[in-house]
Amino acid sequence: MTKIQFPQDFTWGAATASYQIEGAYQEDGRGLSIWDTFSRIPGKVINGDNGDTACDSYHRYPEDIALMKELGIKAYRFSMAWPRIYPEGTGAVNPQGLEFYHSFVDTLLANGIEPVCTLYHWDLPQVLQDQGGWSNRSTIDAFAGYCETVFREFHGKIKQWYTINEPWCASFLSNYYGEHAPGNKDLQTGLDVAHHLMVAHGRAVRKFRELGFEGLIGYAPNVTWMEPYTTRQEDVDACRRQIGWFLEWFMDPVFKGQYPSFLVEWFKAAGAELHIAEGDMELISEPIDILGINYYNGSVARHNSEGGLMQIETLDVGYEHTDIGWPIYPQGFYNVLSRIHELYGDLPIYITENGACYNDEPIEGVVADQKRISYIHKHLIQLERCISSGIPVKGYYSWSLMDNFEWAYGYTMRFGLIHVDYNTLARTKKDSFYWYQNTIENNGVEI
Ligand code: JSK
Repeated sequence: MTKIQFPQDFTWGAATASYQIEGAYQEDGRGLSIWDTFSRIPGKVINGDNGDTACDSYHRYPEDIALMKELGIKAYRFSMAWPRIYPEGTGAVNPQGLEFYHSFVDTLLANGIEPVCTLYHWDLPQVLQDQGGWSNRSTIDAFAGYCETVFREFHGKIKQWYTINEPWCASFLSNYYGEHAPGNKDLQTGLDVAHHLMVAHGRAVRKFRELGFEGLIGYAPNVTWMEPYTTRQEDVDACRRQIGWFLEWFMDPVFKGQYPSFLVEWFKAAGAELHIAEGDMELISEPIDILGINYYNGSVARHNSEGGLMQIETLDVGYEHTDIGWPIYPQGFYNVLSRIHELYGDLPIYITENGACYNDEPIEGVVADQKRISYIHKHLIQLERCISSGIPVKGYYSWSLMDNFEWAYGYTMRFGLIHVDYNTLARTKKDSFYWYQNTIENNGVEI
């Protein structure tokens, strides 16, 4: 068998997020988040699931970190819950919140695992949402204050930061489609939230630079790839729009200091305007050190004037699908990373999320999730192709370390290398855990 090796200093990791795993939603002074509210609105989350308990990682993190150590990951990407640090979003800091994350981070470090922190992974304090949330520019100031507190508190322990996770989901999925919290369904709101999230990103980067602490900072947009079904210009243009909605819309401002004009015009035609204040674009384009990229799927697609905002429809051309219904398209991983490198140059890239949903259950203590192994294997092969072609991919974080609350899907969709029994909270290492462990040990895969 041929083996493909990754670079010697390649970072193998795994990722989770606070609302999805912690639970303890009212413990030790935590304030409510928009997801505590949204998940209680009937019909928003399958089975009425919520993050009240989740994986109870707030209490079980020593066990989880022992599993990370056994897995052999070098780094663990987690997120801090803003409402644990600032229960009201601003104002009084919650010392118990700081204490929890100190204990957690110290335990990671004691086990030789680098803590990699996402500052915003969607759990906005509800008090801020009551004042308009990300639609209100004052939330940008609140975010900057939260980030400064966390930078001052954890510098020296945490040396890799991501400001905003998946700004497309936190803006358009949440405020245009209304499928995530807070559930608005208005394009102008989605556009304003997207812009404010990016300004907030810039404020956090600038504050990090001003403080002068050691470490690297970036953000983690999610991307997709759409292959035109035909060479017809309308199909090519539709795919460019859909890719650009995730990619250029959230990267051109950071790397070029401006929004992509072809989409500005498209949104204008749809009745939505950009509201940019003096200095916003300079803030957003504060240079970053690292770029996180989340990739799950892509598709073949074609123009359809009835196909929603981007006038596009994806086609089923026979690709396999995961249990959440997403097509499996490893080539799209290579294509989108190549496009990012072509457009934005040699900034170090970390794959901050990639993984597959398969809902295998334990049978006599074994979770035979061969399809997840196959998904990760195929995507790592494409990732190594990227590295060999000169794209500076420096690490890979498997989404997810463990099964967890998958937002509107509740607990019905499982992405973990570790199975979680939500009745007993027992953890069971899946076959993919052992496969990934072996991949890390060998720093490569067989093909
Ligand atoms: C998984 C992307 C962060 C971590 C994981 C969901 C996602 C998504 C989910 C796009 C999307 C829906 C696109 C099409 C549908 C609107 C999480 N990542 N994850 N990553 N990306 N409906 N149309 N009518 O749980 O927390 O929708 O639009």
